Amino acid sequence: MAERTFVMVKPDGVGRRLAGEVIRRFEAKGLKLVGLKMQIMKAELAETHYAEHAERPFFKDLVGFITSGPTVQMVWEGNGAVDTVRKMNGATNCLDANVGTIRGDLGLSLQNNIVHASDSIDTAKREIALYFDDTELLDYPMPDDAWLS
Ligand code: 3AN
Repeated sequence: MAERTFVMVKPDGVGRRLAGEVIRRFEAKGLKLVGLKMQIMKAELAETHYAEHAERPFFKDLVGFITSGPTVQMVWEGNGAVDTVRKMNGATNCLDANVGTIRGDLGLSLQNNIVHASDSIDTAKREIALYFDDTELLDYPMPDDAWLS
């Protein structure tokens, strides 16, 4: 199976009506959308998602922010999907992110940085399983598959 990564549009991204723009960029790149849902996250799920940051001073704010409004969860598939999406998102702090990236083009904040994506293939597996059942992930051909491999 092709590489998959987990992507989430954060409450600021949804609130600023940028969910479509985020999806548009990954579609235009040639990645394939294989799972999609939205939810207002509960604190328990947010704490599990960000468990690696539990000891950081910004943890409480981070959980407060990510549970503050609707979020969109997605799984994207394609060649090198994990690294490709991280590059397209840009540096964590929007002020450091290169122009041409989602954060570099669309944001000005460190915490409110529009989008989350898995940072490795192992993280992607963990995060995908946190939000999606296998039955919610579609396995289907795209007419342009041959041009994108
Ligand atoms: P990334 O999302 O680029 O992988 P991480 O995993 O280092 O970044 O951080 C997770 C999230 O925590 C970031 N997306 C950002 O919203 C927030 N964050 C990271 N560092 C800080 C910080 N120093 N102060 C406030 N929020 C932060």
